[in-house]
Amino acid sequence: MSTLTLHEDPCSGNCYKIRLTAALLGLPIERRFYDIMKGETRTPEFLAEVNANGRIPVLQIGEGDGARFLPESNAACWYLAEGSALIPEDRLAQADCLRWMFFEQYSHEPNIATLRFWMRFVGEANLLPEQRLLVPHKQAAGEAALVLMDGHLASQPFFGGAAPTLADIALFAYTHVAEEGGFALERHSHIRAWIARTAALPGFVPMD
Ligand SMILES: N[C@@H](CCC(=O)N[C@@H](CS)C(=O)NCC(=O)O)C(=O)O
Repeated sequence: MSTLTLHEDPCSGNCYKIRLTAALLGLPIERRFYDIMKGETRTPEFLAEVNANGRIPVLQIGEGDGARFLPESNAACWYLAEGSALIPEDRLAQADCLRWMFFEQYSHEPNIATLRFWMRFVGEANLLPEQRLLVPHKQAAGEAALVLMDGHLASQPFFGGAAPTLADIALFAYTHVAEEGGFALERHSHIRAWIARTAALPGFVPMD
């Protein structure tokens, strides 16, 4: 595989997903750091050269004139894991893996990751009035996502069944730090057991 470079901010769970996928697969990956709190992904250079959408993570494949830039965490994880055991071969199992990755982006990350960002990095006292208004909805929607996950994990060790897949990596990134956003994981014993199982996988690396 060509040289891999992750454009990232270490505080981001979306970036961590890609680093964790690479680590579990034994793929070396270089890291290039940005501070999103300082707007470093919104500079004209970043928008022109790395991601016109102004966000990290971006997986850079190759170097120099031939370099390709792939934004969106779950797309980048898929690129790395194609052909590995982290993506099931069976057609329905593969679509089910995508189901959980879409769930993560629509029902989980916008609530749990956003509240973590607001509470831990922005600070509750500094929230804009329109953000403050959204907090109760995000708390309820994030908790609903955790309840759904806990119910699913009651009967199987990983989201796709007996073995870990990208669905677990996508959901692990912000679930294991959900308490930083004010969510109580003590209520979700199956999630806690799954977090411990995922953290024990060979090659696992923790979030910075
Ligand atoms: N759906 C995208 C979300 C990317 C995203 O929201 N990135 C945040 C950090 S986690 C960011 O770059 N924020 C800085 C900004 O918007 O200026 C993904 O999964 O990669």
